[in-house]
Amino acid sequence: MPKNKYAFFRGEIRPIEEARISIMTSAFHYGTGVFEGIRGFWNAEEEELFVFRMPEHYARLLRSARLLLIDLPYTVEDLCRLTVELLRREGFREDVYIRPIAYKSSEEIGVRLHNLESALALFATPFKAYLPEGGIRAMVSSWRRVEDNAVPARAKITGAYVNSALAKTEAYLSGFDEAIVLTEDGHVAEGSAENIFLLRDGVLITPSVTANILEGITRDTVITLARDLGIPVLERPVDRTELYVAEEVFLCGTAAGLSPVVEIDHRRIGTGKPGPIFRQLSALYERIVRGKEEKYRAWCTPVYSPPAR
Ligand code: PY5
Repeated sequence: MPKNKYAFFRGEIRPIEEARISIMTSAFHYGTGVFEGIRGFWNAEEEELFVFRMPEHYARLLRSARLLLIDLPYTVEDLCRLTVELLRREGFREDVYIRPIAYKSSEEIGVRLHNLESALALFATPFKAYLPEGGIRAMVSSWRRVEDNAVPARAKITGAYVNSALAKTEAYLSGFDEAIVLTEDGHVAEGSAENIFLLRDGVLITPSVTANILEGITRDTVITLARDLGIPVLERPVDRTELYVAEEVFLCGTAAGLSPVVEIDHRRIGTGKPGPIFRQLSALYERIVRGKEEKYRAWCTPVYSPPAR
């Protein structure tokens, strides 16, 4: 039983039971959908639910949609308004995960992007930790990341998540918590569902946007916070073995938050404990997402008491 009661489906907020698609749906067969993962964080003192960087997520959804020729009759503002309306209807008083998905909805045979109808669906559901807390053990996957000229990782395409699922399950079945995936040319791309950062000589390093990564919003948040704290940040190609000799490594994503990696391919990272730069960034991030840092409050959309515009 889902803990949410509603979904936006076929142009309306309806009971979740009514939000069903046919087995003939094009996107179900060919992975021709694009989606987002957005989180809402409950602030108990203010009795408020804050949605983190919602316009940025919807801007990315519309960019992903453009890549797959999915036409949506909504602006970023429409999508934000719709999400707030759905969350208010649900009345959540806990952390939630918001999942919009836009997809080729025609019920007919034929692999293509053109001359098919598109649809948008949206639901939100209570959410707890995605990765184990306190430090994760990772392996470099034997699978390689999807290439931009095959399946662009820059767009959050449902079909591309076969790549993530292969990597994640290989890691899990091999006794690890998460996979780190390399590009075809052997450089570090990202985790199965997270971007990656490493610290070397006090410089925070992350693969550039041309390394077949999803251009993560948490990645952007981390870069912004690091620079605000005076920590130098470099976006550049990263070798596999740089991970082994880094002082710190961490993953970041909407679902995962900031998650320290303490072991990779049986090598201890740094001291084998979450490092000081990770702890500094993570502590700040945890406060920011709940609207507790005035300076970054603009990133948080309050659900129950939006300020008059
Ligand atoms: N890379 C991949 C492949 C991802 O799937 C994600 C997010 C990220 C990076 C991080 O991006 P962002 O910071 O914008 O979230 N993954 C989704 C998430 O909600 C789906 C996880 C199942 O975190």
